[in-house]
Amino acid sequence: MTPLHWQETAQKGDGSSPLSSAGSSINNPWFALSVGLMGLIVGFGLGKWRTGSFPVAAGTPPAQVAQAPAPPAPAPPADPAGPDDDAMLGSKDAPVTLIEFVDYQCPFCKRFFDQTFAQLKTEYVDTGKVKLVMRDFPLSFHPNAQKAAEATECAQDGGKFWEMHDLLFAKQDEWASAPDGAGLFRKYATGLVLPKTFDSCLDTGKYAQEVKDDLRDGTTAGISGTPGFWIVGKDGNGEQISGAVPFSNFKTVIDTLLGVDAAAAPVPSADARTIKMTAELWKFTPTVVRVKQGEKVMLAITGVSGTHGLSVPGLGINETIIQGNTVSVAIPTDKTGTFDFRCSVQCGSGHNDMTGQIIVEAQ
Ligand SMILES: [Cu+2]
Repeated sequence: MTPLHWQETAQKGDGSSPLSSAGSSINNPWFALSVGLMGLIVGFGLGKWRTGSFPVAAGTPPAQVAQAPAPPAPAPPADPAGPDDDAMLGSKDAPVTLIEFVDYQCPFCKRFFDQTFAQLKTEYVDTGKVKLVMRDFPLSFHPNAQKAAEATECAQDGGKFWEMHDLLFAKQDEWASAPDGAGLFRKYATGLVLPKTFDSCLDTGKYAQEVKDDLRDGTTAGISGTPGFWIVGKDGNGEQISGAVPFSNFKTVIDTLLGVDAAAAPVPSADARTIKMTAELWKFTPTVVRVKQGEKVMLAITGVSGTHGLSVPGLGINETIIQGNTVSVAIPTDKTGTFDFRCSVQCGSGHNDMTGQIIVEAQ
């Protein structure tokens, strides 16, 4: 089985991940189902499963039944590539699937689109290595996000999903706080020469439930803010990424799932000090981490509740922390200074409050 990021903790000798042995089954109902089913059957079956009518297969791990004090770590969402379901970019046969849970009103989803999307498309989607699947995650405090999501689905009926997707981000400033978002979406549809049926599609809420289904599946899969991503390999193993993180973060995960030897992750040396941190709704603990210049120190971050991203821009750290897992990262201590950290999920209630500092002090 492909080694996964969240398993590295165990491989690095931390051993503290409660999922290090049972992770593959807990984390992968998709994989478990895939063993017994094949090809289109999988797509069809899981599509049904998503709608709630699929009889849960015998292979579904019993661990899915909530019984432990802590809920199981989120699993990748069910097969997203149903034939008449979510919009997809790239080859159906691509070995890796990147699922983006998007809120078109979220400025950080726009940032991902503006800064990272094109490079991902050029290097991975256009080369047949990755297929990108879009799923909706309109956040409740973004009043126009639900209708915006419906607008992209209605545009897909006219074969112009991506045109609407791009336009909504380009014009986010115009419609985000508009009192009548739907009116603007109808105007955009006219500009895209979509058929008149777009208007009735939007007004009747033809895809309102579809959008809500995506939101529900994302929540089940541990998405708590946007943009949120699952990157899933051929065997159904996957890793989550939270927030508008740099391209290099996607590259590391995708290359691992593709079996490409990525640069070796930093291995904690025996004499490294380990600082434990927790991530929960809605704080990192501790909020201030003090280390000495030149000190060998590992930060071990355990997800207690929710899914978060620890982002320390000044130190080049970006790690997704999933509930129930521990991620270890070396803290660069070559330069002194105070380095702010925050949760990389910024469109989501509370994530914005998750801030703190790593202070590297002179010896
Ligand atoms: Cu967070």
